[in-house]
Amino acid sequence: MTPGWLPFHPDPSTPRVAVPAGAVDAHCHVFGPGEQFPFAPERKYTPCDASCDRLFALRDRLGFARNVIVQATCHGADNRALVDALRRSNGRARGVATVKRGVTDAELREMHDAGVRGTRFNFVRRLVDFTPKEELLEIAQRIAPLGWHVVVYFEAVDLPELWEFFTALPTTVVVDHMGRPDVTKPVDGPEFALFEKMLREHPNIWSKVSCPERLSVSGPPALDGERNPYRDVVPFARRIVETFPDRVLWGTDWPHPNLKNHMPDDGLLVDFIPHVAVTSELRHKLLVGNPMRLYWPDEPR
Ligand code: 0GY
Repeated sequence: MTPGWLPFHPDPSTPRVAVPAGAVDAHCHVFGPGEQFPFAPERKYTPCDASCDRLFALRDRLGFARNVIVQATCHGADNRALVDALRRSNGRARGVATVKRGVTDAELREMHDAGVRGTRFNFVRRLVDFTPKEELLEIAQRIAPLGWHVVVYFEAVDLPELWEFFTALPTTVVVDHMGRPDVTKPVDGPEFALFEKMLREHPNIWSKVSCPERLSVSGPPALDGERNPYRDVVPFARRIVETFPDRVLWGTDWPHPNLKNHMPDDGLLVDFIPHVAVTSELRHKLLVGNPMRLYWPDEPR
């Protein structure tokens, strides 16, 4: 593991809040184990090993039914750990892979059969080297006929430059972590307004209201038993949940790669949910209805 970085929480607390039956953790990862599934040579960080067995144990402990496992940059476009986890999930996980332009139709079909339903384009400069947009557009056109969507990860300051590309994509587009807003700026300010405008004007664009622990400046509460964490992120996530209730997803982001100062307690992250989805109807859409529609469209919800 990269020195100075923290491993995942060894013993997350039990959430106070019960999530609805059938809830989906729609953003989490598996890493390695490195000896079996080596990390990518071009990676910008080396995470801790985080097996699917640990992920599925966390799922059960937090009261979730399913996972959406997202390929992270440390595995590059080698999706073997992801596909292995999907196959071991007994149909209780779907995946978002990273693919390169040279991917064959047979490889796409094999990933689809394992449960992959999307591809991820990462624009966060500290995580990846630049891939030309025409190459990404070509990939989007290849995966669209499979019914897959595109997941995008970027920083809020880069949205103006990426707007044209995102809004031209031919699939559903899911934005990670609300486009990483700077939560020290006002929720009604121009930066977040641009993100809201993109969702308002493009009904194919969805958002994950995940990762308060990455976005927060105020951080978790003091260890006094209070379970209202990451308060400075709440207005941003709540705004998106209430304005676009049918296009939001939530995930733990376990095992939380790249965190140096603070490792979240996953139980506390679950207790963040009712602060941003304040009615049971909103929570059901966020945790069950929306992810089921996107990832398990043929199953009842
Ligand atoms: C996340 C966030 C991060 C990392 C990655 O693909 C990745 O390596 O997404 C990050 O460092 O902000 O969603 O896991």
